[in-house]
Amino acid sequence: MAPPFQKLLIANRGEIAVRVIRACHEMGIRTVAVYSEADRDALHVRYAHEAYSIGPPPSSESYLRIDKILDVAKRSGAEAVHPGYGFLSENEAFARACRDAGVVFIGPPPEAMAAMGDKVRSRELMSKAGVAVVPGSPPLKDAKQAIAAAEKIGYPVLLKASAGGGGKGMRVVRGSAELPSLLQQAQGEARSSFGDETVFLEKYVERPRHIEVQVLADAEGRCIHLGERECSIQRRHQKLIEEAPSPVIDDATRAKIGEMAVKAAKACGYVSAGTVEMLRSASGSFYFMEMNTRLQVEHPVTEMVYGIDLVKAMIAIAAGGALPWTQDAIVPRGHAIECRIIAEDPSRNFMPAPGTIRALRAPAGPGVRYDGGVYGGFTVPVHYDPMLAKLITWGADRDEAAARMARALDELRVDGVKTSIAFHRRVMTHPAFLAGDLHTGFLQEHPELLTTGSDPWLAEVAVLAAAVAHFRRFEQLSKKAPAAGSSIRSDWKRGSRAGWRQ
Ligand code: MV4
Repeated sequence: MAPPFQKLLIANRGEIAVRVIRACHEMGIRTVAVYSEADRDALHVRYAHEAYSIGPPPSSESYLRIDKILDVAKRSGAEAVHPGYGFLSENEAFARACRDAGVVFIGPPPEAMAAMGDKVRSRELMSKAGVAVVPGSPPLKDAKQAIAAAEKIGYPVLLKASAGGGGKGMRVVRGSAELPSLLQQAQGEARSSFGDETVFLEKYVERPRHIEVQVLADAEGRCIHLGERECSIQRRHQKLIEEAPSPVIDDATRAKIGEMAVKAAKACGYVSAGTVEMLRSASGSFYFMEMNTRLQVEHPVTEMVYGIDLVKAMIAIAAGGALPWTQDAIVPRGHAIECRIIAEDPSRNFMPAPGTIRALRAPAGPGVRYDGGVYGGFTVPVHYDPMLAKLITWGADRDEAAARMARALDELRVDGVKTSIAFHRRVMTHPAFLAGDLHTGFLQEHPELLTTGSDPWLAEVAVLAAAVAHFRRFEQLSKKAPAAGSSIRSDWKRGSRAGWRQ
């Protein structure tokens, strides 16, 4: 089949730029990369057919510059732009500027982005469309009105910013006495973070799961869902591990929340790949939270379970292609888990810890997918998100996917920067994780997972240190090497197998 575009520009960097480039090359589309001065040697620049410098390292002067990116589209002759995630991916002005410049924006129409960008507006739209939303209030004018609204909803309630996201401006309120001061705090935070102090109330859902439904919609009004992802394992609103399907969702529930998501997408005129984020209460009720109008970091777990390339689907839809699948052709198979490999320092409160990667070994083998944006020798810039790669494993069932992840994490070596690898390795054998007993407070409830106490790699080092000490003493006592096949030798073999240079 002829490619839908001759040439496509990727307005992003890192692993997601590489991911989009891979889809393009499989489709026979030529690729144009853009890069900041900090990314001259980045992987996405090496993989693309062409690459253009767009300015200094700060993203406000490079990856967020609509004018520079559209200038490159013009100079290179790219017919379409894929924004990846982050940066300009949910920027309505960028989608409009692409439209005005005659460049195809690979994503939803700006009108759909606008409808979902504002919380109060999207809540209203969803509830009119018959999609369940958490009981809540209109925008709050003052403390008196807030107290009356909270009384009606019932405590505990949650203050949220209408322009919000990522938990900014959120405050849990357990009684009317604390509402006035928390309202002030929430408004102040909303104003400083989003330049809009509009806040509203919702019933506070305790110990919820974060479950999101992937949808695909074409320009002719067809829309399907590709089941759910469970993203409950997060720290400070940053997702760390995602999986598909959710361990608590059966086929009937999947059909129900899938229909909710399709309804949500249709109500805002959605086109392209999108995600409807829901909260599942401990008692099993689902509520619409927000719609992410972009390709998400965790899209690979859905791809693994449904056997569909979402990036290729986005590109085909943007070129005016009709969805080639009906809902009944969308069948999940097995289970997939994703771990975000982040350059961060557990001993410094998980601060980003960029630096130069001295050596990198990616895992492979059955059921393993490695989506990376770096290589050995690359210096991870301090200016951007410190995620280095995503490791995704597939298994016939959840246990196999988790065992494969543990094995793949053991194979993965990143030398030179501190990473989240050891954390992920601990989670993969943790009883609560293996039981599927997840909720958004999972890591607060299991703080031992965040500390290095049971690092299996440190355990290997301890074995080696003991072996060295024993071997030295043994040599001094006997003045000769140990016999072949002794336990000392086998410890060395074990150490060697687990070690670096092979
Ligand atoms: C909630 C909630 C409980 N009740 N809304 C946080 C960010 C935003 N996307 C939605 N968030 C929440 N909204 C009600 N009515 C709990 C959270 C929440 C959360 C949601 C998803 C993933 C992680 C979270 C961590 C803390 C709080």
